Amino acid sequence: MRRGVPQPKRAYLKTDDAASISLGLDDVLGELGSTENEVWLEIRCPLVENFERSYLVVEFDFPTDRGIPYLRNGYQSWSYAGLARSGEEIARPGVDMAVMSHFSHLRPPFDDEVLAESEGMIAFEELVAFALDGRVAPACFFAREDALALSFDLSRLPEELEGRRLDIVAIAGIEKGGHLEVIDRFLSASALLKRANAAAPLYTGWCSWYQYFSAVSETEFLKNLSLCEKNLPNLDVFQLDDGYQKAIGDWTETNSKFPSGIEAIARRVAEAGYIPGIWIAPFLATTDSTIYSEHPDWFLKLPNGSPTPAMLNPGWGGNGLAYALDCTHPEVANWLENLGSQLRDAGFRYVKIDFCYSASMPGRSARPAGRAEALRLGLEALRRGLGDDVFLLGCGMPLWPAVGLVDGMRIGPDVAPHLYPQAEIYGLSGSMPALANAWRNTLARAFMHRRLWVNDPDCIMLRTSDTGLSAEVAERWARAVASLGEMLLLSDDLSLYGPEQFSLAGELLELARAADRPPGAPTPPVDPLDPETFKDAP
Ligand code: 9PG
Repeated sequence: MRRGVPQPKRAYLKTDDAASISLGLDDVLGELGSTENEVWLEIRCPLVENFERSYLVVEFDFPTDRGIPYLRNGYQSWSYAGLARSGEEIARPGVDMAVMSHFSHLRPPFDDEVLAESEGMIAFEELVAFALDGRVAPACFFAREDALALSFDLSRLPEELEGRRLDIVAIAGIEKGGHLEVIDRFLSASALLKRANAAAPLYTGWCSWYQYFSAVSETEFLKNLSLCEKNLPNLDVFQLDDGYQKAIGDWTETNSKFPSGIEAIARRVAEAGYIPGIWIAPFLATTDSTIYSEHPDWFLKLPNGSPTPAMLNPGWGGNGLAYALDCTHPEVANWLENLGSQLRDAGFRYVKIDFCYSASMPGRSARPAGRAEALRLGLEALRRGLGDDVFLLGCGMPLWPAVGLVDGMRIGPDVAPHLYPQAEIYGLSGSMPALANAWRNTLARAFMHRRLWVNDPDCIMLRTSDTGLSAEVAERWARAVASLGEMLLLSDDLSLYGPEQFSLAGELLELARAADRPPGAPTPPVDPLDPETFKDAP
């Protein structure tokens, strides 16, 4: 039964001290256009006050029952995306830093029970809603028994934004079965607004992470490079991941495992005929880095004035925490631009930028800028230094703000040489490194490929030793990725390959290239609301 276009019911400002301030609907909403089944609205920014945190909430007349299927889309690359049912618990981790890494909202902006929650967009069989723009403030949909609420985090917005456009929202009430076409249409509108790089090249490649992790060394890297040259000359990119750098934050200096430095790495890769690729986490720094010790004022700040931690990883050194850079700081923007041009000058033409949610963390900043805007300032600065022809792969990246600034986007949690998460973290089990998690996200977000960017489903692994995956599962995942026509990167020690693995790898590369969908192709057939879509995934 079609319910028609859901009407806006009320709008309010919710502040950190739990106060709720009613707003006139006409003050925050303007209709941009409508049809019988669909409405496009401008959302305007209400008064910008200096609350520690405040949310603008707009509620629509769309009651939700329990047990209704919907697409739950997580906040950033690694966050859970999948077919969910309303009423299922959406757990949040117990530590604020972990919540803020995977959710735009620390908690929902009201006390009523949340039946469904989805970031930037939500899709039921009878309703599709998108916050189309998302370049200023993060937006999240919360379905309740009595209404569908859309909430924007208004942190750090500049006063000039008062009364101006914050976002554009499109909502369609649809007949069952019509959601896929509407999702695709709204996605294309969003891509247009942010000038998506939907025609970026589809790359195949090799990546060091899922074999060597942080133990990668120059010797092993170069060994793989020459094996690849002999056996897989057809690959595009050869990418060094985490483990080469002197410290998190010091990206152009190497540690003792890489005595020759990054220029030599890029040169050797180029000589072998591949595009040199490198990993950085440009918005993070640990306490043992030069940038951290020389520029303590370059970080987002907690209310008590200390730097905002964005990641806990004792393996990275320092005090175990990595802190979030403040991209609104003009000197940080200069530093990022300079980092981009140094990597370009070193010869890299493919840069994987990781843990990017850090730039969007809440916290006090040098200048006012919404959380999404702050991330964009950082990405724009990096892009200025790198130039438009360097392929930029977003990872750990809030999705909507990055459109137009990245070429490729990781759309799921890390794969791993095991199927299920090895540790349970409350609220994050669907977002942890595990092949099953990557697989589910890849299917749930297949519709984004060549609309917003080129999808990166994360690596395939074809080795049959030194892995917890059976050869059958590893090959099934590899074929699933190749048949979607998305990025295809191997992550194996190639000395573990026999002729069989090399020939399978070669076959898959061709398959992926053949299956790639041209930008503007008809609505993709992978339906995130159809349980059949997920039937072959573990
Ligand atoms: C390098 C890796 C690889 C990988 C990235 C990212 O603790 N965590 O939740 C966590 C999540 C992801 C992650 C590492 C830790 O992996 O996705 O491809 O580049 O960083 O450190």
